[in-house]
Amino acid sequence: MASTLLSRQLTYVLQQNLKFSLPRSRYVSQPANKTDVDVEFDGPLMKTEVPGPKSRELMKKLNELQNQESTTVLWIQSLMQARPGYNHPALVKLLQNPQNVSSFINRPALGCLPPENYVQKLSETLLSIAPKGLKQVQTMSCGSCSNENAFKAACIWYRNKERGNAIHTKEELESCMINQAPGSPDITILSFMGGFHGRTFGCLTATHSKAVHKLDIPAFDWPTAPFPTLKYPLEEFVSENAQEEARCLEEVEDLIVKFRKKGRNVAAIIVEPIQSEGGDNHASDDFFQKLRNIAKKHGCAFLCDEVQTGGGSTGKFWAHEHWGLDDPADIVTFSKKLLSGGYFYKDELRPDMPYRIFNTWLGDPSKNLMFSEVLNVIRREKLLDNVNESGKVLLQGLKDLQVLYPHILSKARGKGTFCSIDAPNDAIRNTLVLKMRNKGIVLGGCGEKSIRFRPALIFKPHHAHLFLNVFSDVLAAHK
Ligand code: PSZ
Repeated sequence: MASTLLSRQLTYVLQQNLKFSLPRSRYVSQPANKTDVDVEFDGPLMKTEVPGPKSRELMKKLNELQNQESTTVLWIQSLMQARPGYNHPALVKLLQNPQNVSSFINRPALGCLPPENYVQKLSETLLSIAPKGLKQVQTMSCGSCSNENAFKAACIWYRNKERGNAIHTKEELESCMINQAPGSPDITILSFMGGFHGRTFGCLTATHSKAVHKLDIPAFDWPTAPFPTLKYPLEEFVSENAQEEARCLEEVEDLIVKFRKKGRNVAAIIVEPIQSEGGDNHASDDFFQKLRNIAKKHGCAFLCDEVQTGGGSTGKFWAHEHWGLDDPADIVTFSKKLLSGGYFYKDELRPDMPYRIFNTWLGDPSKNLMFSEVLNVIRREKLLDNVNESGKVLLQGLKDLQVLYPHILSKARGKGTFCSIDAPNDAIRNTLVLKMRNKGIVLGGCGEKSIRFRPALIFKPHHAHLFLNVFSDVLAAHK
């Protein structure tokens, strides 16, 4: 208690000496004024710590049926994490419309029996937000499934290129059945240390964020390049960071050449615009432009994994739009905020035969229907502008808190509301996340010691202040 008081006093003294301190503020942030009265609340109201007794009981029962030790809480009440916010009235209305009922009851296998309105629905939804230069779309269910099939599309494209688009030989058709070359070719996919692309068997080779994901699972021997370890704030370390990026790009090219010499050509490079699970690691637009050019120079497909960054939270619908590429990525994968998964791709990467990229559901039109309404909300409520505005408040607030608590916080960084900050170690990070949860705010951890912010697109500047005030209290009380 005494130390809490002391740190509060210290905070106060510090604040008086800092020019950015705002009038009427608890610490660094403004009072959180309400704006949207119909669906607004004053802030989280917590009756127990989290998980509470009811959640604990339910978690115990669930854990008897399957390993559920990853569960943090059973969602009895809505929290602010879903994209246009939980229970958005527009989505409730969509579900209550009798005309939509059959989309939810009758799930078609899209590869064989797509619904009559599917072309129209795809045009209104996914194709309306297709990244520049990509006119084809393949729907899937989850992020891993999207990456798995993107890898396959890239391999099919690469081998067709190698054989000069000639027809597959009998030898190829026979050898693939026993997992041997030439039918199962020894081509590879280059990924980055710290990257996360999913936990399924193929994706896992390209995932390098935590050992627990990979332990005991066989992996392909594919090239892994270092991802730049940059210094923050990025604008203060431009030349030092550029050197680090150049080192990594050189390594990418070396690996491509080394693998080619071994007869193991790199068919594709996969990268996240911000390494998310790996710790919210950023790189410059210049890095990604050069990486794209390296892929092109060596004939590799350039795959951009926007499963986590796509959907608006970086302030643009696609995070890779920030790079200003002349030649677009060859494939862009998505899931999460787009409700179901899939990937956009260039015409050249279209498979040459049916059933080469295929599964039972290939996505879900009911998710697509909901996504059409999510897009309407994003457009109508100008949520990308909102993300940019709130992101500025959030990042500035984090930077201010970092000045006040330099022994606890460092490396405040982000684009839009896709922000993060580092704690000194994982124990302190986890304690802060836990304390915030008990105050009703769900944060996440990523990388070794980062706290990440992934608010819904409706997160407004006053929510950012609300959050910053609570975070500030937790930091002040942290011993
Ligand atoms: O622990 C996990 O399995 C987690 S926690 C967050 C994710 C997975 N993100 C999923 C993800 C991603 O962030 C990127 C960049 N690529 C692929 C994936 C895989 O998506 P899902 O989980 O839908 O298969």
